Amino acid sequence: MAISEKQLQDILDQYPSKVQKNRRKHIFIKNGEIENQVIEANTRTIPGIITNRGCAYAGCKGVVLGPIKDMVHIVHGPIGCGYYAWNTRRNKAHSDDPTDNYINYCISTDMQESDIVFGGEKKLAKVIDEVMDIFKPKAITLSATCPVGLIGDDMGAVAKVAEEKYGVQVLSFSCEGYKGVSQSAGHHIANNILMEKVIGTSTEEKAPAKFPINLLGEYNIGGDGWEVERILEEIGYHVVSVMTGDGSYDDIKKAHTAELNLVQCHRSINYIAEMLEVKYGTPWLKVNFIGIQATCETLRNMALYFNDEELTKNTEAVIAKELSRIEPLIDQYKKICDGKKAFCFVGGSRGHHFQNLFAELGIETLLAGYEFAHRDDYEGRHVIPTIKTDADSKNIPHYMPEADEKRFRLKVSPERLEELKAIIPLSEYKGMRFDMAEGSIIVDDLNHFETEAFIKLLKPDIFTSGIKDKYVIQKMGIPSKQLHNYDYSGPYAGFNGAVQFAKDISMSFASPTWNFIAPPWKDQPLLEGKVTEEGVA
Ligand code: CFM
Repeated sequence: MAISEKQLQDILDQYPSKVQKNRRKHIFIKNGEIENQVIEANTRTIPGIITNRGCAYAGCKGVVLGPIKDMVHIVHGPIGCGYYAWNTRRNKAHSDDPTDNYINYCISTDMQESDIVFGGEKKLAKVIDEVMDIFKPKAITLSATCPVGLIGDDMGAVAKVAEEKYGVQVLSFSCEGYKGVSQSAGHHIANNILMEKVIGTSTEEKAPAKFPINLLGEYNIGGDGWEVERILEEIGYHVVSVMTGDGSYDDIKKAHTAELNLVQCHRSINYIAEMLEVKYGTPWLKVNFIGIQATCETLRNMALYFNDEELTKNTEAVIAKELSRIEPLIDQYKKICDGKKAFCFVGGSRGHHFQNLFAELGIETLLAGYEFAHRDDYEGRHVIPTIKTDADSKNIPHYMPEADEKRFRLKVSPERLEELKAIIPLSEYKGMRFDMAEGSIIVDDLNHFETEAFIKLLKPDIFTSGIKDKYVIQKMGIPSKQLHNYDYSGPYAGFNGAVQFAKDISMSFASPTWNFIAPPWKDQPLLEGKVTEEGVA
Protein backbone atom coordinates (compact mmCIF):
# COMPACT_ATOMS: atom_id res chain seq x y z
CA MET A 1 0.00 0.00 0.00
CA ALA A 2 1.78 3.05 -1.18
CA ILE A 3 1.03 6.62 -0.28
CA SER A 4 1.38 9.49 -2.67
CA GLU A 5 3.68 12.48 -2.33
CA LYS A 6 0.49 14.56 -2.02
CA GLN A 7 -0.69 12.57 1.01
CA LEU A 8 2.71 13.01 2.63
CA GLN A 9 2.63 16.71 1.88
CA ASP A 10 -0.83 17.00 3.46
CA ILE A 11 0.61 15.67 6.72
CA LEU A 12 3.60 17.99 6.58
CA ASP A 13 1.35 20.95 5.74
CA GLN A 14 0.04 20.84 9.28
CA TYR A 15 3.43 22.02 10.55
CA PRO A 16 4.57 25.64 10.72
CA SER A 17 6.69 26.29 7.62
CA LYS A 18 10.13 26.12 9.29
CA VAL A 19 9.34 22.82 10.97
CA GLN A 20 7.88 21.52 7.74
CA LYS A 21 11.05 22.35 5.84
CA ASN A 22 13.12 20.51 8.42
CA ARG A 23 10.95 17.41 8.74
CA ARG A 24 10.56 17.06 4.96
CA LYS A 25 14.25 16.12 4.77
CA HIS A 26 13.78 13.29 7.28
CA ILE A 27 11.02 11.48 5.41
CA PHE A 28 10.82 9.85 2.01
CA ILE A 29 8.71 7.43 0.06
CA LYS A 30 10.84 4.67 -1.42
CA ASN A 31 11.20 5.11 -5.13
CA GLY A 32 13.57 2.66 -6.78
CA GLU A 33 13.78 4.80 -9.91
CA ILE A 34 15.67 7.46 -8.00
CA GLU A 35 19.25 6.37 -7.49
CA ASN A 36 20.07 8.41 -4.41
CA GLN A 37 17.23 9.08 -2.05
CA VAL A 38 19.06 11.15 0.51
CA ILE A 39 17.68 11.36 4.03
CA GLU A 40 18.74 13.76 6.73
CA ALA A 41 19.73 11.86 9.84
CA ASN A 42 21.79 12.21 13.02
CA THR A 43 20.89 15.88 13.36
CA ARG A 44 19.21 17.70 16.24
CA THR A 45 15.56 17.10 17.00
CA ILE A 46 13.59 20.33 16.79
CA PRO A 47 13.21 21.62 20.36
CA GLY A 48 9.70 21.00 21.69
CA ILE A 49 8.99 18.07 19.43
CA ILE A 50 8.17 14.83 21.26
CA THR A 51 10.90 12.50 20.06
CA ASN A 52 11.55 8.89 21.05
CA ARG A 53 15.31 9.49 21.25
CA GLY A 54 17.54 9.10 24.29
CA CYS A 55 20.83 10.80 25.21
CA ALA A 56 24.56 10.13 24.84
CA TYR A 57 24.77 8.76 28.40
CA ALA A 58 22.02 6.27 27.49
CA GLY A 59 24.00 5.10 24.47
CA CYS A 60 27.28 4.77 26.36
CA LYS A 61 26.38 3.44 29.79
CA GLY A 62 22.94 2.07 29.03
CA VAL A 63 23.59 0.41 25.70
CA VAL A 64 27.24 -0.50 25.27
CA LEU A 65 28.77 -0.67 28.77
CA GLY A 66 25.80 -1.70 30.91
CA PRO A 67 25.52 -5.27 29.62
CA ILE A 68 29.14 -6.09 30.58
CA LYS A 69 28.29 -8.09 33.66
CA ASP A 70 31.60 -8.42 35.48
CA MET A 71 32.48 -4.72 35.62
CA VAL A 72 30.83 -2.35 38.06
CA HIS A 73 29.30 0.59 36.21
CA ILE A 74 29.16 3.77 38.27
CA VAL A 75 26.91 6.60 37.12
CA HIS A 76 28.30 9.94 38.19
CA GLY A 77 25.31 12.24 38.46
CA PRO A 78 21.94 12.88 40.06
CA ILE A 79 20.07 9.73 41.03
CA GLY A 80 17.45 9.96 38.28
CA CYS A 81 19.98 9.26 35.52
CA GLY A 82 20.95 6.02 37.23
CA TYR A 83 17.54 5.01 38.46
CA TYR A 84 15.74 5.37 35.15
CA ALA A 85 18.37 3.30 33.39
CA TRP A 86 18.16 0.53 35.96
CA ASN A 87 17.25 -2.81 34.38
CA THR A 88 14.84 -1.27 31.89
CA ARG A 89 16.65 -2.52 28.81
CA ARG A 90 16.40 -6.23 29.67
CA ASN A 91 19.98 -7.00 28.60
CA LYS A 92 20.12 -10.30 30.39
CA ALA A 93 23.25 -11.77 31.91
CA HIS A 94 24.10 -14.96 33.63
CA SER A 95 27.27 -15.96 35.40
CA ASP A 96 28.48 -19.23 36.86
CA ASP A 97 29.91 -17.12 39.66
CA PRO A 98 27.02 -14.94 40.86
CA THR A 99 29.40 -12.79 42.94
CA ASP A 100 31.00 -11.64 39.69
CA ASN A 101 27.80 -10.45 38.02
CA TYR A 102 26.70 -6.90 38.85
CA ILE A 103 24.01 -6.58 36.21
CA ASN A 104 21.19 -6.14 38.72
CA TYR A 105 22.79 -3.22 40.52
CA CYS A 106 22.34 0.48 39.96
CA ILE A 107 25.30 2.41 41.36
CA SER A 108 25.17 6.16 41.33
CA THR A 109 26.99 9.00 43.08
CA ASP A 110 23.58 10.56 43.79
CA MET A 111 24.85 14.11 43.26
CA GLN A 112 23.08 16.73 45.34
CA GLU A 113 22.87 20.48 45.00
CA SER A 114 25.97 20.98 47.16
CA ASP A 115 27.97 18.60 44.88
CA ILE A 116 26.91 20.65 41.87
CA VAL A 117 28.07 23.84 43.62
CA PHE A 118 31.29 22.55 45.19
CA GLY A 119 32.18 19.73 42.78
CA GLY A 120 31.50 15.99 42.83
CA GLU A 121 34.99 14.51 42.53
CA LYS A 122 35.36 13.63 46.21
CA LYS A 123 32.01 11.91 46.23
CA LEU A 124 32.96 9.93 43.13
CA ALA A 125 36.23 8.80 44.76
CA LYS A 126 34.25 7.75 47.84
CA VAL A 127 31.82 5.71 45.76
CA ILE A 128 34.73 3.93 44.08
CA ASP A 129 36.13 3.13 47.56
CA GLU A 130 32.76 1.73 48.60
CA VAL A 131 32.46 -0.33 45.41
CA MET A 132 35.93 -1.80 45.93
CA ASP A 133 35.15 -2.50 49.55
CA ILE A 134 31.83 -4.24 48.88
CA PHE A 135 32.28 -5.92 45.48
CA LYS A 136 36.02 -6.01 44.70
CA PRO A 137 35.32 -6.05 40.93
CA LYS A 138 38.07 -6.64 38.38
CA ALA A 139 37.23 -3.36 36.63
CA ILE A 140 35.02 -0.30 36.91
CA THR A 141 33.47 2.15 34.48
CA LEU A 142 32.52 5.73 35.31
CA SER A 143 29.87 7.37 33.16
CA ALA A 144 29.29 11.09 33.20
CA THR A 145 25.83 12.65 33.13
CA CYS A 146 25.07 16.22 31.99
CA PRO A 147 25.83 18.16 35.21
CA VAL A 148 29.27 16.55 35.52
CA GLY A 149 30.40 18.12 32.28
CA LEU A 150 28.71 21.41 33.08
CA ILE A 151 30.54 21.84 36.40
CA GLY A 152 33.79 20.40 35.04
CA ASP A 153 34.49 17.46 37.36
CA ASP A 154 37.68 15.75 36.22
CA MET A 155 36.55 12.14 36.19
CA GLY A 156 39.70 11.04 34.38
CA ALA A 157 41.86 12.23 37.27
CA VAL A 158 39.66 10.45 39.83
CA ALA A 159 39.86 7.28 37.72
CA LYS A 160 43.64 7.48 37.53
CA VAL A 161 44.07 7.83 41.30
CA ALA A 162 41.68 4.91 41.88
CA GLU A 163 43.53 2.72 39.38
CA GLU A 164 46.79 3.31 41.22
CA LYS A 165 45.16 2.75 44.59
CA TYR A 166 43.43 -0.51 43.71
CA GLY A 167 45.36 -1.91 40.76
CA VAL A 168 42.23 -2.46 38.66
CA GLN A 169 41.16 -0.70 35.48
CA VAL A 170 38.89 2.27 36.11
CA LEU A 171 37.63 3.58 32.79
CA SER A 172 36.19 7.06 32.57
CA PHE A 173 33.61 7.92 29.90
CA SER A 174 32.77 11.55 29.11
CA CYS A 175 29.34 10.63 27.83
CA GLU A 176 27.37 13.57 29.22
CA GLY A 177 23.87 13.41 27.81
CA TYR A 178 24.35 16.54 25.74
CA LYS A 179 27.49 15.21 24.00
CA GLY A 180 25.46 14.34 20.94
CA VAL A 181 22.04 14.61 19.38
CA SER A 182 21.02 11.15 20.60
CA GLN A 183 22.35 7.93 22.14
CA SER A 184 24.36 7.37 18.97
CA ALA A 185 27.11 9.67 20.29
CA GLY A 186 27.38 7.53 23.41
CA HIS A 187 27.89 4.36 21.35
CA HIS A 188 30.85 5.98 19.66
CA ILE A 189 32.38 7.22 22.92
CA ALA A 190 32.06 3.74 24.48
CA ASN A 191 33.46 2.04 21.35
CA ASN A 192 36.53 4.27 21.36
CA ILE A 193 37.52 3.55 24.94
CA LEU A 194 36.77 -0.17 24.84
CA MET A 195 39.01 -0.40 21.79
CA GLU A 196 41.74 1.80 23.18
CA LYS A 197 41.88 0.36 26.69
CA VAL A 198 40.30 -3.10 26.90
CA ILE A 199 40.30 -5.03 23.62
CA GLY A 200 43.61 -6.77 23.05
CA THR A 201 44.88 -6.38 26.62
CA SER A 202 44.83 -10.15 27.17
CA THR A 203 48.13 -11.90 26.54
CA GLU A 204 46.36 -14.76 24.79
CA GLU A 205 47.58 -14.92 21.20
CA LYS A 206 45.43 -17.66 19.79
CA ALA A 207 41.87 -18.76 20.43
CA PRO A 208 41.64 -22.19 22.09
CA ALA A 209 39.32 -23.65 19.44
CA LYS A 210 38.64 -23.59 15.70
CA PHE A 211 36.46 -20.95 13.99
CA PRO A 212 36.75 -18.23 16.63
CA ILE A 213 34.39 -15.30 16.16
CA ASN A 214 33.26 -12.18 18.01
CA LEU A 215 29.59 -11.34 18.01
CA LEU A 216 29.38 -7.53 17.88
CA GLY A 217 26.26 -5.44 18.41
CA GLU A 218 24.29 -8.17 20.15
CA TYR A 219 23.02 -7.08 23.56
CA ASN A 220 21.11 -10.16 24.69
CA ILE A 221 17.80 -8.37 24.99
CA GLY A 222 15.28 -10.93 26.24
CA GLY A 223 17.95 -13.61 25.71
CA ASP A 224 18.58 -13.00 21.97
CA GLY A 225 22.32 -13.49 22.35
CA TRP A 226 21.86 -16.82 24.11
CA GLU A 227 19.77 -18.14 21.24
CA VAL A 228 22.37 -16.98 18.69
CA GLU A 229 25.20 -18.54 20.69
CA ARG A 230 23.27 -21.79 20.97
CA ILE A 231 23.07 -22.02 17.18
CA LEU A 232 26.67 -20.96 16.55
CA GLU A 233 28.09 -23.36 19.09
CA GLU A 234 26.03 -26.23 17.75
CA ILE A 235 27.53 -25.63 14.32
CA GLY A 236 31.03 -25.59 15.74
CA TYR A 237 32.02 -21.94 16.18
CA HIS A 238 33.97 -20.71 19.15
CA VAL A 239 32.48 -17.46 20.44
CA VAL A 240 35.44 -15.46 21.80
CA SER A 241 33.39 -12.49 22.98
CA VAL A 242 29.97 -10.96 22.67
CA MET A 243 29.83 -7.17 22.64
CA THR A 244 28.28 -6.65 24.86
CA GLY A 245 25.21 -8.76 25.70
CA ASP A 246 25.90 -11.07 28.65
CA GLY A 247 29.36 -9.62 28.06
CA SER A 248 32.48 -10.32 30.02
CA TYR A 249 35.45 -8.02 30.57
CA ASP A 250 37.84 -10.98 30.39
CA ASP A 251 36.38 -12.14 27.07
CA ILE A 252 36.41 -8.67 25.51
CA LYS A 253 40.13 -8.41 26.32
CA LYS A 254 40.66 -11.45 24.05
CA ALA A 255 38.62 -10.14 21.10
CA HIS A 256 41.80 -9.81 18.99
CA THR A 257 42.02 -13.63 18.75
CA ALA A 258 38.90 -13.97 16.57
CA GLU A 259 39.13 -14.80 12.87
CA LEU A 260 35.91 -13.02 11.97
CA ASN A 261 33.73 -10.35 13.55
CA LEU A 262 29.98 -10.58 13.14
CA VAL A 263 28.10 -7.28 13.21
CA GLN A 264 24.45 -7.58 14.21
CA CYS A 265 23.72 -3.95 15.16
CA HIS A 266 25.66 -1.87 12.68
CA ARG A 267 24.76 1.46 14.24
CA SER A 268 26.06 0.90 17.74
CA ILE A 269 29.29 -0.92 17.02
CA ASN A 270 30.49 -0.44 13.44
CA TYR A 271 33.31 1.65 14.93
CA ILE A 272 34.82 -1.31 16.83
CA ALA A 273 34.30 -3.56 13.80
CA GLU A 274 36.28 -1.18 11.61
CA MET A 275 38.96 -0.64 14.24
CA LEU A 276 39.45 -4.40 14.70
CA GLU A 277 39.97 -4.70 10.97
CA VAL A 278 42.55 -1.92 10.92
CA LYS A 279 44.39 -3.05 14.05
CA TYR A 280 44.32 -6.85 13.71
CA GLY A 281 43.30 -7.50 10.10
CA THR A 282 40.06 -9.24 11.11
CA PRO A 283 37.26 -8.68 8.58
CA TRP A 284 33.69 -8.07 9.69
CA LEU A 285 30.53 -9.56 8.27
CA LYS A 286 27.13 -7.90 8.48
CA VAL A 287 24.82 -10.52 9.92
CA ASN A 288 21.16 -10.62 10.86
CA PHE A 289 19.78 -13.18 13.25
CA ILE A 290 16.28 -11.67 13.25
CA GLY A 291 14.08 -13.78 10.97
CA ILE A 292 14.38 -17.39 9.88
CA GLN A 293 15.65 -16.77 6.36
CA ALA A 294 17.96 -14.03 7.56
CA THR A 295 19.42 -16.41 10.15
CA CYS A 296 19.92 -19.15 7.54
CA GLU A 297 21.54 -16.71 5.13
CA THR A 298 23.84 -15.40 7.84
CA LEU A 299 24.95 -18.92 8.79
CA ARG A 300 25.61 -19.77 5.15
CA ASN A 301 27.61 -16.56 4.65
CA MET A 302 29.74 -17.42 7.66
CA ALA A 303 30.38 -20.89 6.25
CA LEU A 304 31.42 -19.35 2.93
CA TYR A 305 33.92 -17.13 4.75
CA PHE A 306 35.56 -20.00 6.62
CA ASN A 307 35.32 -22.29 3.58
CA ASP A 308 35.65 -25.51 5.55
CA GLU A 309 33.92 -28.65 4.36
CA GLU A 310 32.96 -29.93 7.78
CA LEU A 311 31.72 -26.54 8.94
CA THR A 312 29.59 -26.15 5.82
CA LYS A 313 28.13 -29.61 6.37
CA ASN A 314 27.32 -28.81 9.99
CA THR A 315 25.76 -25.51 8.95
CA GLU A 316 23.37 -27.22 6.56
CA ALA A 317 22.60 -29.99 9.05
CA VAL A 318 21.73 -27.50 11.81
CA ILE A 319 19.63 -25.39 9.43
CA ALA A 320 17.71 -28.47 8.23
CA LYS A 321 17.15 -29.72 11.77
CA GLU A 322 16.01 -26.34 13.08
CA LEU A 323 13.70 -25.65 10.15
CA SER A 324 11.92 -28.97 10.43
CA ARG A 325 11.53 -28.40 14.15
CA ILE A 326 10.15 -24.85 14.02
CA GLU A 327 8.14 -24.84 10.79
CA PRO A 328 5.13 -26.66 12.24
CA LEU A 329 5.28 -24.41 15.30
CA ILE A 330 5.29 -21.18 13.32
CA ASP A 331 2.74 -22.21 10.68
CA GLN A 332 -0.19 -21.89 13.09
CA TYR A 333 0.79 -18.26 13.74
CA LYS A 334 1.33 -17.45 10.07
CA LYS A 335 -2.37 -18.06 9.51
CA ILE A 336 -3.21 -15.34 12.03
CA CYS A 337 -0.56 -12.90 10.79
CA ASP A 338 -0.97 -13.29 7.04
CA GLY A 339 -2.08 -10.17 5.19
CA LYS A 340 -1.51 -7.78 8.08
CA LYS A 341 0.29 -4.42 7.82
CA ALA A 342 2.96 -3.10 10.15
CA PHE A 343 4.81 0.04 11.11
CA CYS A 344 8.28 -0.69 12.45
CA PHE A 345 10.09 2.16 14.15
CA VAL A 346 12.98 1.39 16.49
CA GLY A 347 16.32 2.92 17.49
CA GLY A 348 19.03 2.15 15.03
CA SER A 349 18.96 -1.39 13.66
CA ARG A 350 15.80 -3.16 14.59
CA GLY A 351 13.69 -0.88 12.42
CA HIS A 352 15.35 -2.72 9.55
CA HIS A 353 16.02 -6.19 10.97
CA PHE A 354 12.48 -6.98 12.05
CA GLN A 355 11.07 -6.33 8.59
CA ASN A 356 12.40 -9.74 7.49
CA LEU A 357 10.54 -11.50 10.24
CA PHE A 358 7.35 -9.58 9.44
CA ALA A 359 7.63 -10.57 5.77
CA GLU A 360 8.05 -14.23 6.67
CA LEU A 361 4.84 -14.11 8.64
CA GLY A 362 3.01 -12.53 5.70
CA ILE A 363 3.05 -9.02 7.20
CA GLU A 364 3.84 -6.05 4.99
CA THR A 365 5.87 -3.18 6.47
CA LEU A 366 4.31 0.10 5.36
CA LEU A 367 6.50 2.47 7.34
CA ALA A 368 9.85 2.05 9.03
CA GLY A 369 12.53 4.20 10.51
CA TYR A 370 15.14 4.77 13.13
CA GLU A 371 15.33 7.13 16.08
CA PHE A 372 18.99 8.01 15.76
CA ALA A 373 20.67 6.05 12.98
CA HIS A 374 22.96 7.75 10.46
CA ARG A 375 22.53 8.06 6.73
CA ASP A 376 24.51 4.87 6.10
CA ASP A 377 21.94 2.84 8.06
CA TYR A 378 19.27 4.09 5.67
CA GLU A 379 21.13 4.45 2.41
CA GLY A 380 24.07 2.05 2.75
CA ARG A 381 27.72 2.47 3.71
CA HIS A 382 28.69 3.84 0.33
CA VAL A 383 27.37 7.25 1.46
CA ILE A 384 29.75 7.50 4.44
CA PRO A 385 32.34 9.63 2.60
CA THR A 386 29.61 12.10 1.68
CA ILE A 387 28.28 12.60 5.22
CA LYS A 388 29.06 16.10 6.46
CA THR A 389 30.57 16.36 9.94
CA ASP A 390 28.58 18.97 11.82
CA ALA A 391 29.28 20.78 15.08
CA ASP A 392 27.51 18.07 17.09
CA SER A 393 29.50 15.16 15.67
CA LYS A 394 32.72 17.09 16.26
CA ASN A 395 32.01 16.74 20.00
CA ILE A 396 32.97 13.10 19.84
CA PRO A 397 36.70 12.38 19.78
CA HIS A 398 37.79 10.52 16.68
CA TYR A 399 39.84 7.46 17.49
CA MET A 400 41.35 5.07 14.97
CA PRO A 401 44.18 2.74 16.02
CA GLU A 402 47.08 1.81 13.81
CA ALA A 403 47.86 -1.73 12.70
CA ASP A 404 49.29 -3.76 15.58
CA GLU A 405 52.84 -4.61 14.56
CA LYS A 406 52.88 -8.01 16.24
CA ARG A 407 49.31 -9.09 15.94
CA PHE A 408 48.12 -7.75 12.59
CA ARG A 409 47.52 -10.72 10.34
CA LEU A 410 45.40 -11.06 7.24
CA LYS A 411 42.86 -13.77 7.96
CA VAL A 412 42.25 -14.49 4.28
CA SER A 413 44.31 -13.50 1.24
CA PRO A 414 43.47 -10.16 -0.42
CA GLU A 415 42.32 -12.04 -3.55
CA ARG A 416 40.01 -14.29 -1.59
CA LEU A 417 38.70 -11.28 0.33
CA GLU A 418 37.72 -9.59 -2.92
CA GLU A 419 36.04 -12.78 -4.13
CA LEU A 420 34.12 -13.04 -0.89
CA LYS A 421 33.09 -9.40 -0.94
CA ALA A 422 31.29 -10.04 -4.21
CA ILE A 423 29.07 -12.68 -2.62
CA ILE A 424 28.72 -11.89 1.10
CA PRO A 425 28.40 -8.57 2.98
CA LEU A 426 31.97 -8.24 4.25
CA SER A 427 32.65 -4.71 5.55
CA GLU A 428 29.36 -3.82 3.93
CA TYR A 429 25.89 -2.79 4.98
CA LYS A 430 23.36 -1.85 2.35
CA GLY A 431 20.96 -0.11 4.72
CA MET A 432 17.23 -0.17 5.24
CA ARG A 433 16.12 1.47 1.98
CA PHE A 434 17.65 -1.30 -0.11
CA ASP A 435 15.29 -3.91 1.35
CA MET A 436 12.11 -1.89 1.53
CA ALA A 437 9.21 -2.17 -0.87
CA GLU A 438 8.38 0.50 -3.42
CA GLY A 439 6.04 3.10 -1.99
CA SER A 440 6.86 2.37 1.64
CA ILE A 441 7.64 5.26 3.94
CA ILE A 442 11.00 5.77 5.60
CA VAL A 443 11.12 8.23 8.49
CA ASP A 444 14.02 9.43 10.60
CA ASP A 445 13.31 10.45 14.22
CA LEU A 446 9.55 9.96 13.92
CA ASN A 447 7.67 12.11 16.42
CA HIS A 448 4.33 11.78 18.13
CA PHE A 449 2.46 14.04 15.74
CA GLU A 450 3.68 12.04 12.75
CA THR A 451 2.96 8.76 14.57
CA GLU A 452 -0.68 9.76 14.89
CA ALA A 453 -0.93 11.23 11.41
CA PHE A 454 0.51 8.15 9.66
CA ILE A 455 -1.65 5.81 11.75
CA LYS A 456 -4.78 7.73 10.76
CA LEU A 457 -3.78 7.58 7.13
CA LEU A 458 -2.61 3.98 6.83
CA LYS A 459 -4.27 2.21 9.77
CA PRO A 460 -1.63 -0.48 10.36
CA ASP A 461 -2.57 -3.68 12.19
CA ILE A 462 0.49 -3.51 14.42
CA PHE A 463 3.06 -0.89 15.33
CA THR A 464 6.36 -2.11 16.75
CA SER A 465 8.09 0.65 18.59
CA GLY A 466 9.03 1.74 22.11
CA ILE A 467 7.68 2.64 25.51
CA LYS A 468 7.35 6.35 24.83
CA ASP A 469 4.70 5.82 22.18
CA LYS A 470 3.34 2.37 23.03
CA TYR A 471 0.26 3.53 24.91
CA VAL A 472 -0.49 6.40 22.54
CA ILE A 473 -0.64 3.81 19.77
CA GLN A 474 -2.71 1.35 21.79
CA LYS A 475 -5.20 4.06 22.68
CA MET A 476 -5.73 4.40 18.95
CA GLY A 477 -6.87 0.76 18.92
CA ILE A 478 -3.69 -0.63 17.42
CA PRO A 479 -1.55 -3.26 19.13
CA SER A 480 1.97 -2.11 19.86
CA LYS A 481 4.89 -4.39 20.58
CA GLN A 482 7.99 -2.85 22.09
CA LEU A 483 11.00 -3.88 20.10
CA HIS A 484 13.49 -2.28 22.46
CA ASN A 485 12.92 -4.54 25.45
CA TYR A 486 10.35 -6.92 23.92
CA ASP A 487 7.91 -5.96 26.71
CA TYR A 488 8.27 -8.97 29.01
CA SER A 489 9.12 -11.55 26.37
CA GLY A 490 11.88 -12.80 24.11
CA PRO A 491 14.11 -14.05 22.70
CA TYR A 492 13.14 -12.88 19.23
CA ALA A 493 16.42 -13.76 17.50
CA GLY A 494 17.35 -17.00 15.79
CA PHE A 495 15.01 -19.91 15.23
CA ASN A 496 13.37 -20.08 18.65
CA GLY A 497 13.06 -16.30 18.67
CA ALA A 498 11.12 -16.26 15.40
CA VAL A 499 8.56 -18.64 16.90
CA GLN A 500 8.31 -16.59 20.10
CA PHE A 501 7.79 -13.37 18.13
CA ALA A 502 5.14 -14.97 15.92
CA LYS A 503 3.34 -16.24 19.02
CA ASP A 504 3.46 -12.88 20.80
CA ILE A 505 2.17 -10.79 17.95
CA SER A 506 -0.48 -13.40 17.09
CA MET A 507 -1.74 -13.03 20.65
CA SER A 508 -1.98 -9.28 20.05
CA PHE A 509 -3.94 -9.77 16.83
CA ALA A 510 -6.23 -12.35 18.42
CA SER A 511 -7.01 -10.24 21.47
CA PRO A 512 -10.56 -8.85 21.44
CA THR A 513 -9.38 -5.80 23.44
CA TRP A 514 -8.93 -3.63 20.38
CA ASN A 515 -12.63 -3.82 19.55
CA PHE A 516 -13.42 -2.01 22.78
CA ILE A 517 -11.27 0.98 21.95
CA ALA A 518 -12.68 3.68 19.77
CA PRO A 519 -9.81 5.60 18.22
CA PRO A 520 -10.18 9.38 18.59
CA TRP A 521 -11.07 9.95 14.95
CA LYS A 522 -14.06 7.59 15.15
CA ASP A 523 -16.15 9.37 17.76
CA GLN A 524 -14.77 12.88 17.98
CA PRO A 525 -15.63 15.71 15.63
CA LEU A 526 -12.47 16.71 13.86
CA LEU A 527 -11.57 20.37 14.04
CA GLU A 528 -9.57 21.25 11.00
CA GLY A 529 -7.00 23.99 11.47
CA LYS A 530 -3.69 25.18 10.23
CA VAL A 531 -0.76 26.82 11.98
CA THR A 532 0.86 29.46 9.82
CA GLU A 533 3.64 31.97 10.42
CA GLU A 534 0.98 34.48 11.42
CA GLY A 535 -0.78 32.22 13.92
CA VAL A 536 -3.64 29.76 13.84
CA ALA A 537 -5.88 30.01 10.77
FE1 CFM B 1 21.53 -1.35 18.16
FE2 CFM B 1 20.21 -2.20 20.09
FE3 CFM B 1 19.16 -0.86 18.04
FE4 CFM B 1 20.79 0.40 19.78
FE5 CFM B 1 18.88 1.12 21.52
FE6 CFM B 1 18.30 -1.49 21.88
FE7 CFM B 1 17.35 -0.16 19.80
MO1 CFM B 1 16.49 0.38 22.22
S1 CFM B 1 22.05 -1.16 20.26
S2 CFM B 1 20.65 0.56 17.66
S3 CFM B 1 20.74 2.10 21.18
S4 CFM B 1 19.89 -2.80 18.10
S5 CFM B 1 18.49 0.07 23.31
S6 CFM B 1 19.49 -3.30 21.79
S7 CFM B 1 16.40 -1.56 21.04
S8 CFM B 1 17.15 1.82 20.57
S9 CFM B 1 17.15 -0.51 17.59
